Amino acid sequence: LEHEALLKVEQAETVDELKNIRVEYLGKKGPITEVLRGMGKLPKEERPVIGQLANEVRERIADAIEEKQSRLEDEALEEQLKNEDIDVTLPGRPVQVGGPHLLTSIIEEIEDLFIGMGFEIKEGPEVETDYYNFEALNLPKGHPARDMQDTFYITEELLMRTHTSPVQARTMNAKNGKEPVKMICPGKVYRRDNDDATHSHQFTQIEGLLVDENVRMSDLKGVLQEFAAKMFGRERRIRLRPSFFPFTEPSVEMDISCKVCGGEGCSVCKGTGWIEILGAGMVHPNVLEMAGYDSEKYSGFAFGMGPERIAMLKHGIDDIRHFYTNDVRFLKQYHNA
Ligand code: FA5
Repeated sequence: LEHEALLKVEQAETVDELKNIRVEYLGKKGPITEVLRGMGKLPKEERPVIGQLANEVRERIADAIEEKQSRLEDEALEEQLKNEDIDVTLPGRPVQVGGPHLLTSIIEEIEDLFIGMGFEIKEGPEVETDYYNFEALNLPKGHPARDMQDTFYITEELLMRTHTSPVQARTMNAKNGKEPVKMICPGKVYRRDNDDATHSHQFTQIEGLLVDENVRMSDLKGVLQEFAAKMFGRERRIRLRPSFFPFTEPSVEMDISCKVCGGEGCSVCKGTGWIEILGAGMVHPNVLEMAGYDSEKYSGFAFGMGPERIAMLKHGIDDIRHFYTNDVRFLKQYHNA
């Protein structure tokens, strides 16, 4: 019996098999228990001999099982360690650290600049009503100048704002036509423009509006000149061209000399040496009146600029689409810009 049990232990390959052997030989219904249970029927003098023998056999089998079990467990551990081999000498993988998008940095830089001149920051909705995007800006329904901004309409009355100018009207309305306004408003705008090197169907603008008593064109020019000098350095040239916007009169556009070609003419400035970065003008009396301001008492100037164009000019970037394709190799170059 002992021999048979030890052989089985020797051949066992798993801990489960050992468990079965233990039950079979040493369990309550096993042969050894049976022998010990039957002791009462034996003659008195044989009892100690048989008892001792049975106990010894039981111990030897139990020892063998235990020894085999710990050997199997060691082997299993060994196997596991081999599979989970960790090379602690391998150099660690570098952690990828993100940074602000160039466009975000530029917008924050422009905000700081205007905060420094006493402007406050405002925001408005990207899904806008026809009223604020057009009508309140002196662009009634059917006005031909609406074609200047090809619009994504959602319903007849709702649209994706085509510029940040509706925030002018919203801000003035909120002041009930009484207090002065001095704000800028950054945000996303949408147009059905065909994408090319300087046009995107979704881009950003920063609107500016100053309304007070005795605001003059020269105030506008001074603020824009200061902005351009701080943003691009005093060596870059600016020019104001007469222009038209229904919500300003008179209206101008401001150009900056192109950095990519140094004013020689290239694909970015379309050979002109200049890039237009903003539209501006004196707030039209109709716009002031619609927002509840007395246009005899109050006057104001407004401007709307394109931060993408400004970033392109500042860093010599040759295609606006770089901002939106988000190639990390492009973005990384400007993490400390
Ligand atoms: C306007 O949107 C006027 N609301 C600006 C304004 C505000 C005028 C206040 C007067 C008073 P315009 O359509 O020209 O104007 O756009 C203003 C600027 O946005 C442009 O100078 C240019 O820098 C930028 N921009 C216009 N269209 C695009 C486009 N498709 N992609 C990228 N930037 C653009």
